[in-house]
Amino acid sequence: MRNIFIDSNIESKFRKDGYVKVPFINADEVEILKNLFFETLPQSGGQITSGETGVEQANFITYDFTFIDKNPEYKRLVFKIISEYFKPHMDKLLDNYRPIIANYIRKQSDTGEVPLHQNWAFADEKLCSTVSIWCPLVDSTIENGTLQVVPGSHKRFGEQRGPMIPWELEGIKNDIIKNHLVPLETKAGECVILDDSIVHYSAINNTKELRLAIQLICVPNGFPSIHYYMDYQSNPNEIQMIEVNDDFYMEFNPWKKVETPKILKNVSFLNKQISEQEFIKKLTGPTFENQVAKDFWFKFKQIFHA
Ligand SMILES: O=C(O)CCC(=O)C(=O)O
Ligand SMILES: [Fe+2]
Repeated sequence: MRNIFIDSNIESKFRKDGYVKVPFINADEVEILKNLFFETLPQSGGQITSGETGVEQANFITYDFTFIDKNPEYKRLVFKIISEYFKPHMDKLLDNYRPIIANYIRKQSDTGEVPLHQNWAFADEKLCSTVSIWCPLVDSTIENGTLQVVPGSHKRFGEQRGPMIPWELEGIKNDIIKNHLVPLETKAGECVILDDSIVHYSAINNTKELRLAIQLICVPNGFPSIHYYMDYQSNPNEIQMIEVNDDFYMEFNPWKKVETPKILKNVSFLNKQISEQEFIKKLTGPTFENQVAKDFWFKFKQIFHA
């Protein structure tokens, strides 16, 4: 398995829990990045609305992230700003990763719930791990809707994740929110590094002040970035793993049909839902990576009657 972190203690904690909280940027950088958010905001093209996605199933959008902005130039600018400030800190923590998507996440008073989800898959998670560096620019608390995670839920659910793919935890979302989340109160400038496959959520901001945060999604160098795509109308039983270049995410709106896909593989898809009991059991079961080893030994034993 490829290393994620430079420090082996952080690595083992992350592999066990699916996240770590560590100091990240300094107070000056927090201020600069906050100011740059407001300075560049006039260039935003506005958020895409569910009505504009062209997809009937698109849910009402309750959150405010740069990636669904309608102006690709604004997305490029935000990416440039955030990567520039984060890169030296990222390089001290992560073992040879590159950023692919940057978001300012704006949570105004009384709004901004981020529904329970796993981030999409951005590389083959059987072979490596992609991470999000989540860094609040104001102290992030339970009251203002901090990030909440299900510890140990990484690499165990929804292996192929993308905007058009039904989610196996959809039916038990409310149970997970009620019973399994841990809120991560985080100071401005600290960060939580998440495995993109961890199950997470954040509630509305119940304070009068803005809760502003940054997310930088990073993939390991040496691995292509991918996008899982399903054309529900033509074949709801198949998912395509498509190789994309890093610029894809700038032009891309998550619901858009992929025009000339470079298909790496087709994966058959069983649209199943899991129960809360199964969810609990799987939390302590094998990860996708360990599953590969298990399948290998199973085949080996079958062939050699070992
Ligand atoms: O900022 C939040 O509350 C949610 C962040 C999130 O979903 C992410 O960074 O993946
Ligand atoms: Fe997320």
